[in-house]
Amino acid sequence: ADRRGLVLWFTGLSASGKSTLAGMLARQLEIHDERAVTLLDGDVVRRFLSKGLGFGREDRDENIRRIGFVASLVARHGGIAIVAAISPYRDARAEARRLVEEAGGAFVEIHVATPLSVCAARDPKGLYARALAGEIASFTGVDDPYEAPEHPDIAIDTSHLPGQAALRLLLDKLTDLGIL
Ligand code: GGZ
Repeated sequence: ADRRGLVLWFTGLSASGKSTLAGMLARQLEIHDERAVTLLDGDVVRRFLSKGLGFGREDRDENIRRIGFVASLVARHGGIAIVAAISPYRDARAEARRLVEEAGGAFVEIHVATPLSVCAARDPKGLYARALAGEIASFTGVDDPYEAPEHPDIAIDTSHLPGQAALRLLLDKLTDLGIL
């Protein structure tokens, strides 16, 4: 596997398991990879880097542009950036890939492809219920688009996988691709 900068970009619906998987992967790599690991989780990013941005297309694109830029800096310096953001728009994800690759990093798109029905049934924060009740507008998958990756480097459906099994599967896929 090569040791240059690396961006592991998790995209998927709310409650698909992105943050959980990204966090587990970050802890794993902090122990087993010599490169510094930076976790960029949508939730945290929106409290700091993207404070004040909303969920219209322009603001989502701006959010993803900022995350992509930070990830490209991490990659430029030979680190690993792990991103977990819905990142619903194909063009914005492609732009992030471009930035990272221009910085000399490898970009791995990981689609957390848990079906909407499963995400909505999980509903850990009650957001789907509120969106379906019309209390939140423009909620991804309910009344806002999610453009699924057509050719993700990795796709993983966490519906029937407990956390550890999902991490195991992901690590195997990353190893198969020669990324780790
Ligand atoms: C989607 C929303 C929305 C709307 C609030 N649509 O499951 P969560 O709660 O913790 O993660 C979601 C998070 C989405 O932020 P991202 O930065 O990942 O989105 S994007 O990549 O599109 O910029 C969800 C919560 O914010 N949330 N309102 N309308 N998710």
